Amino acid sequence: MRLPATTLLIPFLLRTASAHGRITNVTTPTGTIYQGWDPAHPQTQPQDLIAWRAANLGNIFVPPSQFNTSHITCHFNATPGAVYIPTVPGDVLKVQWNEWPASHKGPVLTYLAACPGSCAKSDKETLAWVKIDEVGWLNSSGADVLPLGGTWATDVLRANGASWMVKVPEALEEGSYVLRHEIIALHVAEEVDGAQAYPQCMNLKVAKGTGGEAKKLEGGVVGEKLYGIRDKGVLVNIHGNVTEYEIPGPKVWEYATEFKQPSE
Ligand SMILES: [Cu+2]
Repeated sequence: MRLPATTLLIPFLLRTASAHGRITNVTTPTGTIYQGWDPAHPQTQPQDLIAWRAANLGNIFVPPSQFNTSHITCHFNATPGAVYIPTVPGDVLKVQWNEWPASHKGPVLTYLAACPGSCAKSDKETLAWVKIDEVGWLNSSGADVLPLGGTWATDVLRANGASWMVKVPEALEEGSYVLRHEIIALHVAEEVDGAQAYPQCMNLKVAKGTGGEAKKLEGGVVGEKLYGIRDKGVLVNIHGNVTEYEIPGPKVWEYATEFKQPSE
């Protein structure tokens, strides 16, 4: 599809979008709601959060020039949550974002890392991340209406009220894990260092499953090895006739459970 010359202006216009998003809470299958970290009220937050704290997450993003630092792990200057969500393999957790702007199209990714002991005392520098879910570009529906680029995972998230369902893999071995949920916005990713990562972390404790053989979570990579500044899915122009997209990061864990979002 040919695009009008005005397309060239769009990245500039989108750059001015100010509202971003953060995870406000997580709901378990039994309806228990766990609060996220609210950077606007650091003094009045409860101490016993499942969420990792980080500097002003939601209003700022981690740029590709920081992808080789531990800031990409759980956002800037992150520190572990004190408690955890008790889960069992196969549980579907509803991760609720407060909002997500339409212009900020891109993939939604979820990882797990096993904690050697309590995740409250885990070291973000050594956590080894295994991807358990990824959705990137879906189709060219809406490719001719602003902000162009077709339908992305972020459009699915928005269609579901800014929420994402995360399935704890059915084969996952019991243990303590950090869950890393992330959106990467690509609206200015055609420029080097233009992509915007919004990672957020929370602690899980996974009980022994009742299904088949439990699998150890292996083959993970540390945060600073997840992405490169010039990865195909990081340095990419989405303001045109997108026909494919290579989601950045490692491949999805072979024992992860396939799961479709409600409107995907
Ligand atoms: Cu923005």
